[in-house]
Amino acid sequence: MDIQRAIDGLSRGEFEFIDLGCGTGGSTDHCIRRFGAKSSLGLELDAKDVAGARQAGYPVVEADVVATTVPDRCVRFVSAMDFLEHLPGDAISFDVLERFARAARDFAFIRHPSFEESEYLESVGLRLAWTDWTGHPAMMRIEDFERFFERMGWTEYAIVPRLLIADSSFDQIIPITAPRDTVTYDEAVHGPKPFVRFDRPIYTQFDIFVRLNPEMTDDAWRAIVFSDLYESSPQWPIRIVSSRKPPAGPLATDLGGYDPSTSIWRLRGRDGSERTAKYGAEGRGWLPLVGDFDGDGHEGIGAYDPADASFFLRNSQDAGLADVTLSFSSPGGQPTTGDWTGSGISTICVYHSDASRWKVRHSNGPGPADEEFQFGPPQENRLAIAGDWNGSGRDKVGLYDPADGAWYLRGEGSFDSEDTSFVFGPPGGLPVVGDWDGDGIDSIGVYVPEWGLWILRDTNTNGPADRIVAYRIDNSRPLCGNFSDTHRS
Ligand SMILES: [Ca+2]
Ligand SMILES: [Ca+2]
Ligand SMILES: [Ca+2]
Repeated sequence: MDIQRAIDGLSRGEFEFIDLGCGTGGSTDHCIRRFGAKSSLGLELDAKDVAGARQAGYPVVEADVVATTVPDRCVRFVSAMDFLEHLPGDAISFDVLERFARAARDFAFIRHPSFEESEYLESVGLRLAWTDWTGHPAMMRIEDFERFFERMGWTEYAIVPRLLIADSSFDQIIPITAPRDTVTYDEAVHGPKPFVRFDRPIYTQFDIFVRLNPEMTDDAWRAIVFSDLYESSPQWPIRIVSSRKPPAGPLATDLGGYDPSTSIWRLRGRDGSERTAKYGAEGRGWLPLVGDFDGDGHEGIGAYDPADASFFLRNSQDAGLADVTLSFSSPGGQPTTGDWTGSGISTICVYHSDASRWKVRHSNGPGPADEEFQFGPPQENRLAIAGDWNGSGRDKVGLYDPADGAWYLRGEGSFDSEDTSFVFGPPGGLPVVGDWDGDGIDSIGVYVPEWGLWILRDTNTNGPADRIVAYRIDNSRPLCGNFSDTHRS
C-alpha cells in the first residue's frame, strides 16, 4: 500500500485508527487490544520497520508524518506511542499532533517518556537515561503539552503517570557523568552511583489522552482513560483535567506523622515547614490521635495505649503532661476521635475489630459509652477511621481495608442508604482522612510508606487521586490536622 491508497482508504472510513510511528507493530497491537479496535493504519518512516510490521500482519505505509496530511475526522482515534519525542523538535511534534488530531473523531492517545524533574535529579548527581539521547530531540514536558492543549482549546484531557521510581536503584537512573546515549546503568562502565531515595514522585512515562469529541459520553471517556488499569485495581494516581473541574487548590489540611518508637511527632505547616514535638511513651506502641479535645478551636494531639485502653490527650501540639488522662472501653481496640454530636469538641471512640463493635464517648471524661453499635463485618485487618463525610458538622466512623484498598463509610444511621463503600488507593497504604480542599467535607487518602507519597482524593468515591504530595515520614504513622496552629495550652 502506498500513501495515496492509504489516504483513499481513510476517506472511505476503512481504518479505525492511525498509529503514528508504528515501528514493527508493537504499539498498534497495544492499541488494538487496549481500545478494542478492529482495523489500523500504521505510518512509519523506517523501511525496515515497515517491512517488520507488514510481516506481523499490520497495514502500514512508509511515510514521513511531518509531510503527510490525512482527511479530517476519518478515524476514531490517533495514537502516538513513544513517538513524538523522536521528531526534530517540539514545534514539529506539536504540528504533527495538531494535524493528526484533526483526523480523529473521538480522542488522541500519546505515550511519552518522562522528562520531568531533570533539575532535581541533576542536583543529586543523577539523570533519567533517556533524557540524554540523540534520538530524542523533542523532549516536551507535561507543562509543554498542557500549554499546547490550551492553545488548541483542548480542555478535556487526562495524564496518567506510569511506573513510579522510588529511588536511584532503578537501572535507567544513571550518574550524571555517564556518556550520552547510555541506555541502562552499568557500574563497571559508569562507576558508582549515589543511592538516593527520591523526595518527590519520579515517573518513567505518561499516558496522555485528549478528548476531541464533546459528544462522547463520560462513561466512554472514562473507559478510555482507565483502559490500562485492571478493573478491580485501585485507581491511582492519575490526573484528569477538565474544563468542568478546576485544578486542585492548596492543601487545606496539614500532614504529619508520629513515630511510636521515639514518640516524636512531625508536624508540617501550611508553608511546608516541619516542626517536631516529643509526646507519649516511646517504644510502647502507643497510637496517635489529633483533635480539638477541649473545644477551644485549637488542635491538640493525643496518644492511646492499646495495652490498657488509656487515652492521654493534650490541648496543644507540644511536649508536656497530658491535659486529660482517662480509660475507656477495653484493651486491644483501635482508637479514633471525632466530633460525634456537632459540639465542636473532638471526643474519643474505640473500635474492636473482633466483633466489629464501636464504642463512642460524647465527652472526654470518664464514663461508659454514649453510643455503641456494630459497623462492618468483623475483620482483623481493617483500620478504623472517622470524618465528616457529608459536611453536617458531625463525624461518622469508617473502615479501610489495606488488603484491597476498600473503604466503608458509615452514613447517618446503621445500614442506611448513606453507608458507602468504594475502592481507592494503591495497596500497602495507610489511611488518612482530612478536608483536603477546604469545602467542609472530609475525604480519604492513603500514605504509602514505600514511596513517601500521600495520595489524596477530594471526594469519597472511586476514582483518581486529586492530589499527590511527596512528604516522607519514615517509621511514622500518618496524621492529619491543623498543624499550622501553634497555640500553647
Ligand atoms: Ca483545643
Ligand atoms: Ca457528618
Ligand atoms: Ca473536602
